[in-house]
Amino acid sequence: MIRKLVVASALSLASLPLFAAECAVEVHSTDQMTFETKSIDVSKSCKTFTVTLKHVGTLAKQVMGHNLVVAKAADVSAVATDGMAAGLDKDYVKADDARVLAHTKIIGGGETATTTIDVSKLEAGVPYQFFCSFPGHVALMKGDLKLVD
Ligand SMILES: [Cu+2]
Repeated sequence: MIRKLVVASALSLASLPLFAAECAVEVHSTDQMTFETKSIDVSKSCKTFTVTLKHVGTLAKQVMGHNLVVAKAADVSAVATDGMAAGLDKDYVKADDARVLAHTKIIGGGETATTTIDVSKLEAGVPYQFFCSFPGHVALMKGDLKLVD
């Protein structure tokens, strides 16, 4: 009986390349001003890629709010600065910022938010980052995002 189960799981492993790539990821953010995910690989076989941000802490969004913003690594610092000026009402993202490929709203402890990346807008070989634009958080809350095969 046990042997049959092992054979069955080996077969399903062998057929893995037939499965579609995972076109979604869940990222946890904390009261310690961190993302628990350090990097995200987006398969170019995905049309869209969904990021779900979960705040696993308990602090309110006015105190320890987090969002998840995606931009080219080269743009992150300027996008964060403009976002800070936009304020909490605008989720710390400048309105219609063309440098922003996707962003969630700002959430507090226990909340969840989702955003979707249009994968056709990502270029291979270009370094992207995901980060939190809540004032002062970008230094600690930042990770790499790239397009992969
Ligand atoms: Cu944050």
